[in-house]
Amino acid sequence: MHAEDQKRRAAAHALTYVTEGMRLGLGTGSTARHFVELLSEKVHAGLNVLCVPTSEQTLSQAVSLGVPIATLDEAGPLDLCVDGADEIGPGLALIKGGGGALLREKIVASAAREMVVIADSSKKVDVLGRFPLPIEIVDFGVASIEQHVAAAVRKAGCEGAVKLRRDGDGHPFVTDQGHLILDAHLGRIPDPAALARAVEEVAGVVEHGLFLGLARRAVLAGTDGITVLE
Ligand code: ABF
Repeated sequence: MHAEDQKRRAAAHALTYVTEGMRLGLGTGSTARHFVELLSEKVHAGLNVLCVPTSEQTLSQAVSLGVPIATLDEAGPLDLCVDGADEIGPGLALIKGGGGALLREKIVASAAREMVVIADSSKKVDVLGRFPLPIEIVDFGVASIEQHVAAAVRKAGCEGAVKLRRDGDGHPFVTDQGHLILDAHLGRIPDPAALARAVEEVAGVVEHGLFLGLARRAVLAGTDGITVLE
């Protein structure tokens, strides 16, 4: 089965967790996009939900499909957040932020009673780190922050390059919150919690893409059907 079909199946499964009146966090990325599309069909069939998008991209999609939207401050605590991931490791530790939306994604996931990750089964890994870890930083003293992040990464027992993310035109990639992103190409992250702590200590780091202890379930779709990790 094509990866796109698997993403859609995972999204469809997550839709079974959605009930009338829920306040939902809507993730970002191609898998979350399927979820929003399928959710909009339910909304048009009469389902009443209120949704908080995790990016401008998801906001426009939701608005264009007629999905009821609110800010997080308007919605208050959420019942459920459904989002994709770049890697899903042991204990449902995640790397997220390949799409650059990690800050809002983490705020929205933290505001939800439950976070469900949806993905095709290729995202499951034994050790996190093959996917570069996104680290959102302020746009002041970027070279200095980059050096300190590189030192923090080494302190946490990881090796690899830390690079400023650029867009297709070679300009620094700017997030929805007006920040920049460093991608840490580490290969493997032996101790995600230690790395998270080390990176958080660097002045100028706003957030990182390690989501630890946030996901309650991961719905993985593969050639052999759906697997739910809890
Ligand atoms: C977001 O979308 C991210 O945090 C992650 O970077 C990405 C996953 O995208 P996709 O579903 O397209 O693989 O959830």
